Amino acid sequence: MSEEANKDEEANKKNEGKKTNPEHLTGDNKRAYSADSIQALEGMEHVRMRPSMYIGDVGVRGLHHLVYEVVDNSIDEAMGGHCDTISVVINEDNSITTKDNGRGIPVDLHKKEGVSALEVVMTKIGAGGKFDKDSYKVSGGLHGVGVSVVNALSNHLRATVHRDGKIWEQEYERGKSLYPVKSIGETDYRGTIVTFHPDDTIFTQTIEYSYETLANRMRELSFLNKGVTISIMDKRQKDKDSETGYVGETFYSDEGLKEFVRFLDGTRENLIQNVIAMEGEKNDIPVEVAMTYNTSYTENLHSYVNNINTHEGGTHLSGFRRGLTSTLKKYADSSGMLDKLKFEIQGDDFREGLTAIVSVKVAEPQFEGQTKTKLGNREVSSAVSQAVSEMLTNYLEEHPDDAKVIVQKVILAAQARHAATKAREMVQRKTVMSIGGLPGKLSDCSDQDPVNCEVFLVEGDSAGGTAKQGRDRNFQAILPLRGKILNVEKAMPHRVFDNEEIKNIYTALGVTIGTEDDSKALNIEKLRYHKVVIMCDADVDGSHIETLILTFFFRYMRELIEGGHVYIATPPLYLVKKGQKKRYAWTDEERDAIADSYSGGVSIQRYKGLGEMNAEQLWDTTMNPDFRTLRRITIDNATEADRIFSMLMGDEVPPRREFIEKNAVYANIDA
Ligand code: 0RA
Repeated sequence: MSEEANKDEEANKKNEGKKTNPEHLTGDNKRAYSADSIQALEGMEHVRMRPSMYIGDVGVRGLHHLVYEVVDNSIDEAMGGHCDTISVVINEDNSITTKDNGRGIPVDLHKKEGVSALEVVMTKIGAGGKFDKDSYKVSGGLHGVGVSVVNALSNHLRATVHRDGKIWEQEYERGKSLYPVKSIGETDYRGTIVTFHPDDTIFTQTIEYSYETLANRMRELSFLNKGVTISIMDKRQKDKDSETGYVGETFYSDEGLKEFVRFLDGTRENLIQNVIAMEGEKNDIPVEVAMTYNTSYTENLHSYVNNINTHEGGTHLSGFRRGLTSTLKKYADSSGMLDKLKFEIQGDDFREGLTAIVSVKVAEPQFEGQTKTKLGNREVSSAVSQAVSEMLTNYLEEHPDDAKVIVQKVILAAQARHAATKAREMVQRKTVMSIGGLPGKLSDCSDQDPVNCEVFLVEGDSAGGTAKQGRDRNFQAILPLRGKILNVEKAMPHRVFDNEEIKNIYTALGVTIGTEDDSKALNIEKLRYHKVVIMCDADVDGSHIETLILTFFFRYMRELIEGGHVYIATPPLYLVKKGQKKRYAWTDEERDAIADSYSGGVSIQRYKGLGEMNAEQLWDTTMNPDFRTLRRITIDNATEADRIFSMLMGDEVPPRREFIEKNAVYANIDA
């Protein structure tokens, strides 16, 4: 927390009890109002000048971040027990309205600033607005920068507060208040309503909100904050069947993380029927944990600090792992089930098929790591580890049948790992050799600096050949992959490391696997290409192969995706020709528009695969950095991504069909 925020806390304490109606500000107060608002504006101007410093970026992510920022404040009210209902509406013009039944932002005079506290909260950077000690404010992450940041980055914002029987309102443009806070009526309601429209001179890429992205976050928040009703509605999309007439959902979770785990494992087969859960406080740190085992081979661990997904893990996650390993090990040892085992069980053997969520609340979290999503606070580790040990010890004692099944699974995992060690060592040995160690199928580039280099993973040998001719061999390498690569979602890890195509990917990329305490940990320090581009046909088969490769990256090389190294190439779908004139089209609409602009008599070629393009065409449309479009793969929401991959690549067919029907970009093309 900054010093300035502390000063505000002091000022507010002195101010307690003295409720001054901001409408009555006169004389000196008015002067103070203008003087201080200039200072406030400097901070606000800084936000507009360097928005990324406050919200990460000004792309799609930053745009959505604005909503999370406001909703976080409402969640804070809920965590303090002051609020149980939050709603988010995407309006037709992509403005957002959030509403909560919390205490309402205070509107009385803020002594130090000489204006209404509401105006301070909305226009002063770092004021944060929360003056009470017991709220978990986030200091290092991207959340918790304050609603004033949202205000600064909106071309219009209206704050409406229902408090003490009155309705108060103030509007702003680009963070500047248009008038002092005024009372506009009476009310029995209590709470805060904020409507903001993101400034399109800041968010130049797009101001279009994604319903799915926001809905996923609201669902996540409802699991993380049980008992709070969170609804979302999209006024841009009508839905005859819904009560409101618009697309929308209401999320409410009675059991919190327990339900979250069940939701995550919805498309997997349970190993044990129960979700093991605990909730409590250890050394003043609130800890919540829920876990279960399924029959898959993947570890599915998610962690949160103050409702923020800590993608890079940290002390709470290592505490969980430690607690889990020691408790299960102790139980397995005393049960005698390990007697015949000739080798040691390792940490990750205990986590195959594990789905778990760890959520902690930390008063002053230290965030570290590349994306500032790794918790650094040392004291949290033992708090979580103790909590997990207690919870699990009790559970295993009370459920001996489950305990047996879990230990059996662990033993199987250990045996499979043992068997895989050889395969993995082969991969390792190959990567160590720099010459001759590279896969024979790889056509490498000449530049040695990974930052400049790209590798195209190309479906099929023939397209691989075209790409090899078409590329710029200075910085572009080609690795052809034979047909469908292994579905890693269904394969045991040692099969994965045994697979030819996958071994080629490891060696070509120069990444290695396995450290002391985690045999699957990835080392990407020696990554040979900073862009890894998946290039597949633009048809159903191609998109399936794309998904298989992405599943592999997601499960086995997630750091590569998180580092922003994984891309998808977008080959065109059509070539529209008339005489000498020709243009490529990536969508049906583009194709029609080009055909129209050529005013009839055109020939249209539909590219069914990369193989139908010659080397020059492939370079022009898909590989030349000056013209191509690469889609970078990001993981906005790891829990959602996990569910989607387990569903797409897992055993259950109905949910997969539903998803594919909803998202079938290619369906009508091939029909
Ligand atoms: C400052 C102080 C208090 C509450 C809030 C801000 C607050 C902010 C937002 C933003 C959206 N909804 C919100 N609800 C509350 C404490 C209020 C008190 O002490 O009465």
